[in-house]
Amino acid sequence: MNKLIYVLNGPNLNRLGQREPEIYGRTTLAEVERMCREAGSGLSIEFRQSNREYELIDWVHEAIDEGAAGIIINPAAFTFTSMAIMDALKMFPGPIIELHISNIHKREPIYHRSYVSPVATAVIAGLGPKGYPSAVCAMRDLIEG
Ligand code: CA2
Repeated sequence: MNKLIYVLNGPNLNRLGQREPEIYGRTTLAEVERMCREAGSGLSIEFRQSNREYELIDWVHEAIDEGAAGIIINPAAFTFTSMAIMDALKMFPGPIIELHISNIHKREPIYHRSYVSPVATAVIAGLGPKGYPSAVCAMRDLIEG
């Protein structure tokens, strides 16, 4: 059976490709999903986006209950605010990749302190939308050895 991974996206990322293209590029989230599915052939991918913190938390719980092999998460602004997402991720037994389209460390100091990084297996930031398929390939290595 195909291994299951979750790719979770936080607030405002449904608008990807529509604003600040100099930072985030012109690729839409639907295109990002296609890139993930291409890179993840042979994996089952649950690709989700929400503007609601509780929904992201519920999806982490769902990933645990479904026995998912890994989680890739771009928590967007919740990266810098959400102890609740951090606590949910702490309960996940498999690898977690925190992903950011932009290099958050090159930006203003408010973007430097992530609540997610301390519970992540790896962090990818600054590769643009192509960071997503890279994360899927990296996740495949992590879960398939
Ligand atoms: O670089 C990333 O992927 C971010 O996680 C994106 C977040 C931002 O708060 C993080 O600092 C870095 C969300 C950006 C706002 O959403 C946008 C949606 C569409 C186009 C541009 C921005």
